[in-house]
Amino acid sequence: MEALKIGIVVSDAMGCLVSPGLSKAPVRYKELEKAFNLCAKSGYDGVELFVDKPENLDATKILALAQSHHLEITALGTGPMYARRGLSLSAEDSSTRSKTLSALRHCISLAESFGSLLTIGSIRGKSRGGDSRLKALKRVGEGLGILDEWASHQGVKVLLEPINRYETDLINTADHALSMIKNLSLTSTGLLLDTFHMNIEERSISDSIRKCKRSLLHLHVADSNRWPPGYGHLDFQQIIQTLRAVNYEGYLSSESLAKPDRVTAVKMTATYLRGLIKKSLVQTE
Ligand code: LER
Ligand code: MN
Repeated sequence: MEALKIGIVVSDAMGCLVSPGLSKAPVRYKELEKAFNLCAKSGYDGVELFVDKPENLDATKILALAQSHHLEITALGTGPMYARRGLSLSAEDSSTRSKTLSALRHCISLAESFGSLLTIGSIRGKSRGGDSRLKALKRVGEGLGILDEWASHQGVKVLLEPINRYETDLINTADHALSMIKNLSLTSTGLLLDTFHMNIEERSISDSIRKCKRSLLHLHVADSNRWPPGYGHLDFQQIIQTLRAVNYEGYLSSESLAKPDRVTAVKMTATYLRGLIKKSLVQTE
């Protein structure tokens, strides 16, 4: 059996690990190159790019840069489009929703060029609570339906990520995300689970992974405190065993805080995950 692949989020947003300044215009390709270099040297197989202005990015240049470092571009993260530009699938005003969809359409084209996945995490936004929640959920569902259709024409897979209740009131659990995918009959949308959110919302991380195995296309890893894996109290050995048991073929993509500092986090995450993956291979031989 193949070893599980490891990746890391490359972003200057959200305090994530490496800082290429992807969102800045002009894009700081020199910094991106440095980030890719650090990821490649640390032993990652792929990078997940967080973007807030997909329109600014030169796909050919970024792909060439990744390939020259033997890195796959695993996924495009869209959270910064919400955090920095206020784009949201659940926005009450229709002009924000159409801006959001048009930015996500750019992301689908980028994802097609990169051969990557497209994440829908915090860009779904949040509601004002009470009655507004169901209406907001309906708007998210409509957006997901449109994206799913666009993505299917371009051969791209969209990822719906359950996010814990302290960050949004829309789609907190794996069960809810699975039922959205089923009820909306989405065919090009799968699941992105994130160990940090799962630790808060799921009864058992391993049981949820087993339950979602057919739809699970990508995994964000961070420890219980959002520090890199190994710095909190999650049992990553067990998580890896479960992923192997369900024949998971996607990435473990680290989306952690830059703690104790950026470079240590990048290096330690790779060393720690590789060690656990190796151990799991020995245990099942
Ligand atoms: C935020 O907590 C997160 O997990 C991101 O992947 C969502 O965009
Ligand atoms: Mn995540």
